[in-house]
Order: sequence, then C-alpha cells, then structure tokens
Amino acid sequence: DQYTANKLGSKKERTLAMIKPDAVTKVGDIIQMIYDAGLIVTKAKMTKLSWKQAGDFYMEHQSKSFFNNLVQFVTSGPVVVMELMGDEAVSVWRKVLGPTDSGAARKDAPASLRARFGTDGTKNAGHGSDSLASAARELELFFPSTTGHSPSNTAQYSYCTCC
Ligand code: IDP
Repeated sequence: DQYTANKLGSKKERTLAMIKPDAVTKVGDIIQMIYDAGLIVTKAKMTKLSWKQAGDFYMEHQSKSFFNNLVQFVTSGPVVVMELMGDEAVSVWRKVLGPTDSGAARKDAPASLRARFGTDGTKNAGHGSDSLASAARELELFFPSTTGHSPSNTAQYSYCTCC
C-alpha cells in the first residue's frame, strides 16, 4: 500500500505551484496537465499577492535587474497557488512548466505549460519550486503549518509522512 511504499523509499514529494496572473483563466487546462503528469492537487487557493508577499516569495532574485518587473507582474492580478503531491513532484512539475522563457519553451518544449500559456521571459504563466528546500519554504508562505496530524504539518520535509 501507499504507506508501505513510502517507508520503502518511494519519493512522494510536495511542491508549490503558482499559476501567475496571465494564466489564471487557464486554470482548468492547467489542472488537467497536472493530473496527466501523475501529480495530484492537495491544496489550492486563489489570492492576490501584496508587494511585500511577492518580494518575500522572490527574495533570491532581489538583486536581479528584472526583480521590479517580476514583482509588478505577479501582483498585477490574482494568482492560484497549489500544493502538488506525487513521485518526484518538484522535478515533474518543473518539466510540465517548461523553460523559464516562454519563447524558448515554444521552440524547445511546445507542449509545456509556458509554451501554451506564457507570453515572454517574465510573463511565463507559472511557477514551480526548484528544490525540496524551496518547496518547504514556499509552501509554508502560502499554507502555514498547523498543529495536528496532516500533510501541512510536515512542511520541513516537503513530502508527506502520514499518507
Ligand atoms: P523559474 O521560474 O523558471 O524557476 P527563475 O530564474 O527562478 O525561473 O526566475 C523567476 C521568475 O523571474 C521567472 O519565472 C520569470 O517570471 C522571471 N525571470 C527570470 N529570468 C528573467 C529574465 O531574464 N528577464 C525577465 N524576467 C525573468
């Protein structure tokens, strides 16, 4: 069963997915892509980021030339944030997204989410955590841990220890 499989080392991971403002109207197609990739949606909400939330979310890019444009873009409308779960969820979801630049995605990965729904290098439809550590941090920003036996109480592990 799943419990035994996890204890035997299957890498059931959790990751943070964000549908950026330019792709929120495509949420139906995007959820279909998630399930087609073998992942499941375990949490989801629509929210509008404040400048501060977006700056915290992208803190590793604070010194980059595109930082202000990026924060401006992700605060320009609602986003949908989701916890995804599945085998190797971090890398699988980034594969579904495709290359960062939507133009490059259309060339190199035409079936990817960014190829289908992104516009350019900034407006690129989606976000996915780039590591288990980032996933833990980003999930905690949007779905803070609560007490009790639940997947949201395992943020520090980035995988589900109870199911
Ligand atoms: P990722 O989202 O594919 O992990 P990152 O390098 O972490 O890519 O960049 C975060 C976001 O910043 C990208 O998704 C994109 O929206 C924006 N971005 C990244 N590189 C550039 C750039 O060179 N110009 C403009 N925007 C960029």
